[in-house]
Amino acid sequence: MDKLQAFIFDLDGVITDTAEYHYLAWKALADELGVSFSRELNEELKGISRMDSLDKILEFGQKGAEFTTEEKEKLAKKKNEHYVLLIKKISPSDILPGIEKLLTDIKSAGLSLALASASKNATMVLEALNLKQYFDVIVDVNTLKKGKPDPEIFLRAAELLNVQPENCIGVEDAIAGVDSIKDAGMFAVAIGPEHLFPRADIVYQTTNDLSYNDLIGKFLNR
Ligand code: B16
Ligand code: MG
Repeated sequence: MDKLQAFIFDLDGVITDTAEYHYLAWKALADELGVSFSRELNEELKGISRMDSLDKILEFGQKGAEFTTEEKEKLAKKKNEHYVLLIKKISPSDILPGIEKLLTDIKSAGLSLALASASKNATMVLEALNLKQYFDVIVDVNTLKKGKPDPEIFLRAAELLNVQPENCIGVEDAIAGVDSIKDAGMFAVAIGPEHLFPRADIVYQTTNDLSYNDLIGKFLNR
């Protein structure tokens, strides 16, 4: 049936901006390892899992072959401990503009809501933002085989909500995330510069431009 049933949100970069904290924690680790790491490279890590991010950083620093899997797990753990300390500062004032209004409008319309974040810290961040109560489902990334851009995370969200993928709107800020939504057969909303998202059904420059009525209109006229 062709009707809207659910919204499935990414977290980092859509609901709150944790990219800077990921950057600072990766930067400290990269400095320690003597590999260069820039904000530009950090952009490429958006939506990418922790271990895949570490692999990219090591490859970029030409140190990809220098560490065993066990050593890499220790490095990723160290980055995460630093990241968790940094995100202790997160509070409801860090919710990106327009997001809480949209979540309220979605729930008032009786639609379902899920979180499809690649972050293992997602529940903690939602709690710190005081937004957890809006979500019917938070996908547990530990139960997934593949990360974004694979569609598994968005398909799992739809399955847990018991809705059809074609009746879902996915909201993302990463190219890998938009690929994941589209390959799941869903309607994709991207946040960011238009030229980055040729596969998105709608692109909004910032979360402040999101509007429930506009989104519904565009979904129904697709
Ligand atoms: P963690 P999202 C992603 O979250 C981030 O964009 C990405 O930079 C990060 O590496 C990934 O989560 C894993 O995060 O280390 O906390 O498990 O954008 O999918 O909400
Ligand atoms: Mg994101």
